[in-house]
Amino acid sequence: MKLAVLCTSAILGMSAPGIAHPEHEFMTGLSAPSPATVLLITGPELVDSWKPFVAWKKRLGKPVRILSTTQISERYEAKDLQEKIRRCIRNHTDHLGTRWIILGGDSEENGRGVVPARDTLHRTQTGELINVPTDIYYLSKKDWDSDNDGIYGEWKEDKESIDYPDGNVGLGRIPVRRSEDVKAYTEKVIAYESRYPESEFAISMAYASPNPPLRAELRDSWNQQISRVLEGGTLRYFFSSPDKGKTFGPAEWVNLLDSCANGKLHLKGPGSHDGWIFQNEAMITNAEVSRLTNREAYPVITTTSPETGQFDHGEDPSIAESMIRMPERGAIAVVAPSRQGPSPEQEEILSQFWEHGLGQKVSAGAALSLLKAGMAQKAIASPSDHLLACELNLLGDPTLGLRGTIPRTPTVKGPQELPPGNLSLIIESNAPHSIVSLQDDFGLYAVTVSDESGNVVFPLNVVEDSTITITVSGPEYNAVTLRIPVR
Ligand SMILES: [Ca+2]
Ligand SMILES: [Ca+2]
Repeated sequence: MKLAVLCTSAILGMSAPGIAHPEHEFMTGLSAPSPATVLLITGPELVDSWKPFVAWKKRLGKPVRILSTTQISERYEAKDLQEKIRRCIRNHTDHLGTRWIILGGDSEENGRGVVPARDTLHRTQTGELINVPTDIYYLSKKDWDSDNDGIYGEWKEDKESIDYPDGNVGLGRIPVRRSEDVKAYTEKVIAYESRYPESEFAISMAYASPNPPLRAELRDSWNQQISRVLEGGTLRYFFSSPDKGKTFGPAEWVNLLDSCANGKLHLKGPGSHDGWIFQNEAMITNAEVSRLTNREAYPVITTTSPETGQFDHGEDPSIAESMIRMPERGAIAVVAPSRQGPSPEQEEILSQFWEHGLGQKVSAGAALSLLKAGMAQKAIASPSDHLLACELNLLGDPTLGLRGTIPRTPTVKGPQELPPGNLSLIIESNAPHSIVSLQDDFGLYAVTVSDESGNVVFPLNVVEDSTITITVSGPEYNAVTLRIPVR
């Protein structure tokens, strides 16, 4: 095999002290030893299906390592697969510079499924004992079973061994089952990162519920928190007001998605595994999602509606899973409860997801981890807060940014072709501070950040009859790829 040599190493000194997980978090992975940045865990049968996703992320400066549950099972010592996965993840986050964990598969009850969840035991406020699939267990330093009885996360007995995310690592579950699901989701991710609508979509949020309007203080607090982080944006409210003859029903819900006007949605109100519930028991289910037409305008959704995110149910999919999996429509990411969801006092908790994601400009996964880091103190003191920290999940790619500005597609220029040998490759763009990656056909890989005027120089040695692939991307841009032949 011919090898090309990169004559320089990208030095990435930028950092943002005081922010747990800065905007340029991808750099942390780059300065760390390989394999780094993103760990994707999936079933052995889906490893090949994930490769296009992995190739795409690499072009965006986020190298991904895939491990199958079989490989993890063989390489780690522990009493069950979930504990082996937890140890594998901690090894990656503690020693290998990994900043994002993708659970690349669905889970079912009792430790089954493509990437099984760890079930933890909870007592609800009504006194019922329930099992909750708990993906934050996978980020934990400890095993959630201090009394070693094989029942995990018991409020009293296991207290010493339960901990919560610290906000440094982002986690998300992409609840796919089949190869087609992986392909459909990968295509949605590529659209989100390279063909995102260059309209007000990015900076428009809708807060919708079939219930009567929010209490004034709730609405004021949501307004206040969101307007701080969605600069120049629009916040719209959709409610039912029978006295004013207004309803927010299934037709209005469909219109909200199909209008492609709001890139950010918060949905409140009744829900179940099968769908969002409206007045007179009307519902939005998998069938309605399959008829949406919001191609390439995929919103990020937060919802407090009960059980909408119940990915571990025997029946599949839950409504949030439908929104993620449906090809060419639906959502790119959904933060939803897998069980009853927040109590009325906890209702506004998800505003913090937006505050972190838009205000600190961190990824979706880091935004949810920061929210949970902020919940830790309450969760230690109260079983209901502990339950909420366990049941709120990000379904979708945790490495995605939330797109707080209207993106633009940069113009990228380089030579039409290159002669083989040592040279300085100059790439010019109108995208200052963008992420620029370089790859060839033989594994050469470098990532750097463009300067004030959008330019980068890669001193390198190129091989005859190969292709150099340059990708320019960033939170404020739609990714652009340039291919330069070497002749
Ligand atoms: Ca226990
Ligand atoms: Ca499922």
